[in-house]
Amino acid sequence: MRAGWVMRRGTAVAAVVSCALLLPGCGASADSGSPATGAKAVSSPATMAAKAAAPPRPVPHGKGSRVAEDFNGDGYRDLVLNDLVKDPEDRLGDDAGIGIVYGSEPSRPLDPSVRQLLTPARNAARTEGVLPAAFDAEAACDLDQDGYADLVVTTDPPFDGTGMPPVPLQMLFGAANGLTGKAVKLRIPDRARFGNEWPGHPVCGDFDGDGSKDLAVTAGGGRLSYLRGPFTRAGAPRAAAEALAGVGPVLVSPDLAPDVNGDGYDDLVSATRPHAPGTAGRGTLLLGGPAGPGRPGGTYTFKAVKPRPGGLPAGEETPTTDLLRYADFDGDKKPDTVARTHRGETKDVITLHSSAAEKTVTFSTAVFSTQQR
Ligand SMILES: [Ca+2]
Ligand SMILES: [Ca+2]
Ligand SMILES: [Ca+2]
Ligand SMILES: [Ca+2]
Repeated sequence: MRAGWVMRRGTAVAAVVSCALLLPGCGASADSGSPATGAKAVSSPATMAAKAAAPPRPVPHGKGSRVAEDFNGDGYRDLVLNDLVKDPEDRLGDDAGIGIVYGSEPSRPLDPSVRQLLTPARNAARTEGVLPAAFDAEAACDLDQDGYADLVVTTDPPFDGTGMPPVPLQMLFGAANGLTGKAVKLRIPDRARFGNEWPGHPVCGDFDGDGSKDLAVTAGGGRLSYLRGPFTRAGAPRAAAEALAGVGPVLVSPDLAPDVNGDGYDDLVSATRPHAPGTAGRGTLLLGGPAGPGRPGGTYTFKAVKPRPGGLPAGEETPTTDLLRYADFDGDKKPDTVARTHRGETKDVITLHSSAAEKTVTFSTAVFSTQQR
């Protein structure tokens, strides 16, 4: 999919590069406020924001839909948040998890009071008895074709460095009550793998146009694993042939419509480096077709989308604004922008600007920090 959560790691090399994105306090983007500042705070802004937020409400039960990224099947697109603020006293702690904020009627396209926190302890599958520490959303689509979108996450399973690493990708299945339960590991048959690299950069799409969503995942040596859907609840694709050459090392979903040339087959983009949503960039279009993806379709250009910064109380540091999603949340078929403005790792505001009637929804990911852990 096209969001910030696509450009996470997937290979060992990328894991190092994206340190600042993934690991608490490991990059230059970490909160530069001194520990003393955090210790002095009696009631942190995160805590106050959480208290100010409406109390959590149950996820409305849907009946299944064909709307993209609709995990509870109620017809409204939901939002995935990989980056959640931490309490100041927990800045060096574990990954805060993945936040899901559920969509709502067009007058208020996201409802932060309807939310779920996904954590490795609650939601990840174990590898050799070990729960992953990393747990990052990478893509979402209805992989088992039941009308509820499913989430593909990447993890950090144990690996001794010899031979083919384990598949780090796991799938969480949507249901009427949203994303609950344990993930299953994605199964990639050995014949669809290549070399000894970590499979990564999953992209959803119906690449062969048969009506079920497939996954493309990077393999080693400039190849991709094309996994045909639908997938079983045990994480296995319906079919997978040998890895296809001539791609990567990064795969990205095209902006907005997955079928770039409108021929009924979803397409994907092969790139030389991770693509941050909303930034300009170039890659090579890989066209879908009856035999799946891979046919070169020329240069693909990602267009820049500049989100409006959300308001944060004044502070020492200049806030950063990142585009999270550029997609239709209010159902008018025009893309809306969802951005995260943050200062360090402890203060943020998520802002959805709806294309219809200039509707805006704002909240802090601090809503996840005090009420659901
Ligand atoms: Ca929904
Ligand atoms: Ca599903
Ligand atoms: Ca398909
Ligand atoms: Ca196409």
